[in-house]
Amino acid sequence: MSKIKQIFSREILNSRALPTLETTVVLDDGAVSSASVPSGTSIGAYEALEIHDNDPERFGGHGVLKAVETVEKIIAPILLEKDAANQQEIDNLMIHADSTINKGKLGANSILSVSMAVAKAASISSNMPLYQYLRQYLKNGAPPKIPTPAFNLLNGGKHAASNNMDFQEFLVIPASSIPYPETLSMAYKIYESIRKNLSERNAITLTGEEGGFAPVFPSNKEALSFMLGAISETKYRYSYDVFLGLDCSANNFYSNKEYKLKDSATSFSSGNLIRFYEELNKEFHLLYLEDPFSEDDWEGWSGLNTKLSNQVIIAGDDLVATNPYRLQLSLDKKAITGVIIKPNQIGTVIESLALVEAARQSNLKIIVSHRSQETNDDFIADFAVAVSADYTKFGAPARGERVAKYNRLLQIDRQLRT
Ligand code: 2PG
Ligand code: MG
Repeated sequence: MSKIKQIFSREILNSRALPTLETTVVLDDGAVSSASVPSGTSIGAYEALEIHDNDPERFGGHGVLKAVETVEKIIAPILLEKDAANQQEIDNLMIHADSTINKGKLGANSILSVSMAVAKAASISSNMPLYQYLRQYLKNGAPPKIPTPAFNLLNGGKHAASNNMDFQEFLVIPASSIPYPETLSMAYKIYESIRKNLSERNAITLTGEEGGFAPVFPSNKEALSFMLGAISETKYRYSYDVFLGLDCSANNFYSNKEYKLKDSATSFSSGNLIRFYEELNKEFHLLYLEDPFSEDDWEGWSGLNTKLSNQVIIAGDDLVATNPYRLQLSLDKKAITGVIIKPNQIGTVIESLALVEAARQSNLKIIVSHRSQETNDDFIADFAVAVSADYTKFGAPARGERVAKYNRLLQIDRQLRT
């Protein structure tokens, strides 16, 4: 048993120049570890709340000095002397101390930074790699495996400043049979082909929040055609070696019960948007569609599921928000065949693991995801392997905070092979 001796925290910057917390946990056997929390840019209404200072004089109100104080003055006294290797107890104590349904009192950012740092420190004391350590908390763990990465090579929506495309992420997904290290060279090749093709059109080759290119296209459909063209100039065969997926992040182009896309002069009703996705699927044979509808548009979700779920993975991100009640609702409404898992949407490691288990029991595909505002913390890579996720979303194979996760997967891949 290793007891928690000290917990302290500080404000650091994330990849968007905004503050987040980095919390350090020290155990009585000398194990020390730090963890920092990511933030979303497109944030769903059902996510746990981050607490920011709201002081306009500092970082436009995004400072986290209050959250740092919460960790040091409220959470630390509750957890000192507790066994770090009892993650359930640690997380339950924080959930209890918060006592709201959305971590609105202590803040999901404060709570998660401690939850992750405790898990990391405990894995060090127990001499286990983190991905292996976390598996102990799963009842039905499949053997650990490197998930298939879904590379976000074109950034749109809120992740690209120019409002270039409505869909947020154009994802390149290698066939699951391809060994992980080879998927990185595939991603590189396609990324470079995209760069070359954009340059030839004199289009912008600057990148968005997650390292994917952020050019302007007249429509989302043209962006998909462009991706197909770029893939066809590589040795990889579309629909055999590599697939396309989308995170539409539809909350961001929805208002007054209508969806507004560059693809049409008139807005789409839910029914028309289902037909539009059917059309896209006919042309592009999509493997994956995330958040194709807004988080409360059950009619759209269930309708699409009836039409396309035997061909495309339909994944809920803002819809489910890593929340057990939202997951149950999504299952009841037959809305999804896959679920995004983001620990900061719920606020603790244990609740995130529990959601994976519940989703697995319902045969959903598991997609473990970073956030658009990241740090170099690579906790999420270990988490994805621990739960044997089907897919990961860590952005493009570019930008330090994205590459940190891909490189951690390379280390784990090596360990799993030896
Ligand atoms: C998403 C995420 C991560 P954000 O919508 O899936 O790619 O974006 O962190 O901005 O919510
Ligand atoms: Mg998403």
